[in-house]
Amino acid sequence: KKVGIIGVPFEKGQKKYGVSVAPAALRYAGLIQQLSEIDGLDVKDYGDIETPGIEEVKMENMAHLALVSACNKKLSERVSQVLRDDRVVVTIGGDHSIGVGTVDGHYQVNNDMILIWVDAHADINTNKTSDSGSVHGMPVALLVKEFNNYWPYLPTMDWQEPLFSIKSLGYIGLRSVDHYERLAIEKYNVPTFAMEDVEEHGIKNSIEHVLNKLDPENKRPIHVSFDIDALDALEAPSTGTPVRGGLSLREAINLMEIVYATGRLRAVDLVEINPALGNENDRKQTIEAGLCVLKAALGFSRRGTAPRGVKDL
Ligand code: DIR
Ligand code: MN
Ligand code: MN
Ligand code: MN
Repeated sequence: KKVGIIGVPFEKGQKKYGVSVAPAALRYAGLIQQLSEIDGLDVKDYGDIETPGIEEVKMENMAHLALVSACNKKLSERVSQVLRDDRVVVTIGGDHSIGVGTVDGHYQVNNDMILIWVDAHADINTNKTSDSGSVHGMPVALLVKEFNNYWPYLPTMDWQEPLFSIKSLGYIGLRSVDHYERLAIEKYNVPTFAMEDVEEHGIKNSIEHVLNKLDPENKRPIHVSFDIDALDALEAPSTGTPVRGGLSLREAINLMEIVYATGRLRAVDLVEINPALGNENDRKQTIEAGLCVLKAALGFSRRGTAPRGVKDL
């Protein structure tokens, strides 16, 4: 099993300082080493995506479009490269606007991929429906082809052709959904297990139901885009838009273990960890939670693993 790590120290998709420090904070906390300790996992670090010196363009209710675009263009190319190197790609954000680049890059290589968006938010606003004007609330709307006509022409975004279909998208963990986002989910019948559905069915049935709905034949490559604010604010306090009443870390680990067990997980994003928010303990707890989620996605077993090739004590 081989995995490639990409860091994206990018925070212009939202307004708070600090999300861009997360790749460094996770590396410092032992990301590469902890993943390398997973039985049989070969880890390669592809470094960080940097996008300095980009000239801004003005776009109605959409902040820093040119920067977001430039970062995602580079990221998309890097994601495709890692997948072509036959590695599962793990992208560490950064805010969730980088989901444009990870999904675009994945789609280039596997156009039959399905996307599981694990988040408190649906991130499917356009610049017409967004209250914040922040692109981290818009990546899904930028990616899906069914939304093409809802957008004006977006300067600097010509490189990105929205080809991915909303029919290949599912949501888990939602509990802060804007009105037009909800309308979109209903119009396109997006398989969605919001928190009350997770309450009703449990996390195992929830993820299994979404996977089965999107891919009844169990053959398509899977991309999980995990926003740390999917976790309850008490489990992951250091994030820009925390929402109470979310997934427990145990539920998130369980979800990732189930996705890993399919053998078809090809890409994971971990976004919106902001080490600049909260106190020392908040920061430590949030980073640890992120590491636990990633390890579960990459085959770490909570049961433990006996030494390889050894038959007796
Ligand atoms: C809100 C919040 N729906 C927006 N989105 C966030 O800005 O569009 N996404 N925080 O992670
Ligand atoms: Mn998000
Ligand atoms: Mn979110
Ligand atoms: Mn926002």
